[in-house]
Amino acid sequence: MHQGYDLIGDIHGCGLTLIDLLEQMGYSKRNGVYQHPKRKVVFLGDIVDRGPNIRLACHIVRDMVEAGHADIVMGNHEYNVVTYLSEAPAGMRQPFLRPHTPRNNFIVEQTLEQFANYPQEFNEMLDWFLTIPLFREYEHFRVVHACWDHQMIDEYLRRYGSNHITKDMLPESVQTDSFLYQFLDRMLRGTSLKLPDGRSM
Ligand SMILES: [Mn+2]
Repeated sequence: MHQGYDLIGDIHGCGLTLIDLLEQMGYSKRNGVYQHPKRKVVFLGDIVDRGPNIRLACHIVRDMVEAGHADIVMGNHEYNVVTYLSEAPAGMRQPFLRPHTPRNNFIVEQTLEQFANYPQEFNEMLDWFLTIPLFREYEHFRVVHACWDHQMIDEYLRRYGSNHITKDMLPESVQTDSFLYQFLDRMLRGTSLKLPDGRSM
């Protein structure tokens, strides 16, 4: 069975480059799914946005995950596109969970454009994004898109009992004063480092 893992980070819609990379690493397409006789990919999130072949990238990754030839953790871009398209519940000031500001519109523009003619497929992909774990632990390593914060992970597991989010948690997850928001911010975006002169990164 699997004797090793190949970790692949932010693909950002570069579907053809992903194919090149997989083939160079000894993966080949069998029964429609890229696979390796002995190895397994761990995708580190951010499959969507920016690149020219976002749909292709999503399908390659999802097919590999569903066939057991890859694992994945969620990136901030998957979470963002889901909240960008989720209507806010009554009582919230904004129509969507993620505000449609010029900056946010620009970030998801390529993804929306490339899925525009495939609405049903896009909805299924968005549902799949929500099933993606936020963090994963293996025997000898751990994976997370941005920052592994053990205390916050323990607290999350205590509160929610799993390593993923569900649709009904999304409204709370955009409230900046909630644990859920702070947890996702840490897992998916990382931590802020203070620099001299009041700057940060
Ligand atoms: Mn990212």
